[in-house]
Amino acid sequence: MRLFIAILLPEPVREALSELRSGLPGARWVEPEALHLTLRFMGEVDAGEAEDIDAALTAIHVPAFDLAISGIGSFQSRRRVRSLWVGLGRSEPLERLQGKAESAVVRAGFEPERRKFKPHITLARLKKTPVGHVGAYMETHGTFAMAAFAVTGFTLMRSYLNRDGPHYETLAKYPLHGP
Ligand code: 3AM
Repeated sequence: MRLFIAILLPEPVREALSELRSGLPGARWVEPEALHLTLRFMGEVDAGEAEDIDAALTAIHVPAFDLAISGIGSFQSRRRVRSLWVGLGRSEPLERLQGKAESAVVRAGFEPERRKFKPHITLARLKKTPVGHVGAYMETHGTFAMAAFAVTGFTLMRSYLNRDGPHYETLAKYPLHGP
């Protein structure tokens, strides 16, 4: 099974982000209920490895915290824009949680992630969208910001790669506790 660790978003945040789902031809928008912030992607694991990851994540204890969303950015490769995302304000508690999730995964026997953590919430995946359209979209929405929301937990997610895009299932929830 293909697993990753994520923060899911409260309903009002998903609703606010849904307003960004238009005005870009060729974009495949992430369904509002699937919007998430990935903390760590593990990829294919077997049932035993999934249990070890779950046990390590259960041992994480960090307080709940607030997270601010601001700005829109994109990931590019080979001179094309591949995805569009909303960014997060710099957050020490988020970095701490991500660091603990990373250590938990390593403790469960996985290789450390070498890429730097770049927190983002993917809004859309793009295929052959002309760069000018992306520029126009950024002009309109690039300064998007909204009130901070409370992060009260994180989740172990399973990803299914279907022909119409990825589908996600929540396998386990790990609540954070009062600050
Ligand atoms: O949060 P986003 O949508 O950016 O891109 C995949 C998605 O990230 C990412 O894991 C999240 C859940 O699928 N992902 C997929 N393959 C990956 C890989 N090989 C990957 N992240 C890192 N390495």
